[in-house]
Amino acid sequence: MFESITQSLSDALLSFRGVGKISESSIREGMQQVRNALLEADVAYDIVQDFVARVTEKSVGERVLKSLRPEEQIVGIVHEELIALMGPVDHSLAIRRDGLSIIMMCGLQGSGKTTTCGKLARRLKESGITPFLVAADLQRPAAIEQLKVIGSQIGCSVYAEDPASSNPVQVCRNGVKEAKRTGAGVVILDTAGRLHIDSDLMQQLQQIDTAVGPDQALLVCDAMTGQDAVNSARAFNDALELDGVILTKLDGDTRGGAALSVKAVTGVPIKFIGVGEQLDRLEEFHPDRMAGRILGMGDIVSLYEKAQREFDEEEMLRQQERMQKGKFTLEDFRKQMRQIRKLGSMRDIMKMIPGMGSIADQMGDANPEGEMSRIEGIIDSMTPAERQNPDLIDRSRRSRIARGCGMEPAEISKLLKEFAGMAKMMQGMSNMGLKDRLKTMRGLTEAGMMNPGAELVEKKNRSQRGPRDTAIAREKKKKQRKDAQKARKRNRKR
Ligand SMILES: Nc1nc2c(ncn2[C@@H]2O[C@H](COP(=O)(O)OP(=O)(O)OP(=O)(O)O)[C@@H](O)[C@H]2O)c(=O)[nH]1
Ligand SMILES: [Mg+2]
Repeated sequence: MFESITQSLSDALLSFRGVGKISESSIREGMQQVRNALLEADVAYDIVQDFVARVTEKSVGERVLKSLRPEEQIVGIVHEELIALMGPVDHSLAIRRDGLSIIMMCGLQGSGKTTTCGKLARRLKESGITPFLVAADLQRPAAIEQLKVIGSQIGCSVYAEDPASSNPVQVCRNGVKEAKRTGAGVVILDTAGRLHIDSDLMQQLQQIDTAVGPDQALLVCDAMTGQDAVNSARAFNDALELDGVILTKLDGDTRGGAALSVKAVTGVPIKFIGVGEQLDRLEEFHPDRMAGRILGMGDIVSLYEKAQREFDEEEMLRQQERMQKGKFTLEDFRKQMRQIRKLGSMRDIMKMIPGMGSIADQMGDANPEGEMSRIEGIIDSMTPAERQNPDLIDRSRRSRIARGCGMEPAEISKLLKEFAGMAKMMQGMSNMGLKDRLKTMRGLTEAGMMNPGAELVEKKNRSQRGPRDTAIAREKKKKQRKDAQKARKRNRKR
């Protein structure tokens, strides 16, 4: 997401780089580019003007002119101001400690209300609160069925009435009663949407609002619709006094305008973001991480949280212990690959690591998932004993494994050789926490080592480096950094 704004903003900010001293006129010139980048991303005009004025003012202040690394400070100021633009945010859903809390969802047609009801219910359930869903959309014939399917997927009761003889206000009133009777903790009302904002829709929502008095009124907005999403947020807020926005479809190719302007235009914070169709694809909205993502600074914290959620903690500890003892086997290796794959595509994972976004783009047709499947295929063809102790694998075993996975015996040998090298490296990494390990992985990737078996197939765009070469590459980088520093100092003296 946000690829184009990230690109154009970093181009704009790059124009500051390498300039020894930044003058007011160069700042203004660069800010013009920042302004265009934001407008292209469909951020509301007034917001852009304000934003640029604030950043310019801060940037031309003494702090920057006297600073050591002006370009970094300007990026820092833009980062700060982006955070201020989108925040602050309070993720709480005003859940009562005793009794029933009521959440009303509203939004335009197709914005993702029904799906998001399911996502929220799932989230609440995971935190130990019993959710209850009410199908108050009698507009669309299939809407009730859709909510029932979602309810059964997450194991949540769904209240519905016959649309022919009922109306949304009555459904909500009865639904809330039923939720109370069953002892649920939170009831979520899935209301109807319209293609455009109209007075009928607003009236219906106001009636529901008056009838049941929700604790939270949340607006579901489709991020792909840019300024339309922002305008709808304004209209809904005028009619209902929203408590928060949930911005959906941020996994798609959105330009970022909605995420950047909703809070500033309406005063209503984005509480959650939808990042996929599945019911587990709901995340808390963090302005700082979003700002980082927009600036191409990656999103290591999200990745860290995701990793914590998806990884089997005990299994990780077991593997860690085995690594420390140098007992990491092919079996463990296969398990670890499976865990990594649970996090998502390698390309997406890399985009979340600061500085690696562009590497992910440069990957071209390289296919790490395919490569992992291939390696898994080889390991699958081994017997458990072979996985524990690869030394058992002699010529005839090797031919058998190759036949089993449809590969050449040489490819098996190559994997084994690389595995031996990797196990050693992992032993070194085993004392690190996940964050440091990710950092090391990043270093390895930069040196072309991320993909242990890659050179088996992707010779054309993979350098064939071993651990020694990695160390050399690191030294080289260090020297380059030092040289650049010296050059900067020289520039400043001039
Ligand atoms: N990619 C993606 N798709 C989403 C997300 N949230 C919802 N969708 C999809 O958007 C479409 C519409 O979602 P619904 O939940 O039916 O939207 P709605 O607002 O209830 O629609 P109406 O009831 O017709 O007003 C569905 O195909 C969902 O799968 C998201 O975060 N990412
Ligand atoms: Mg719906």
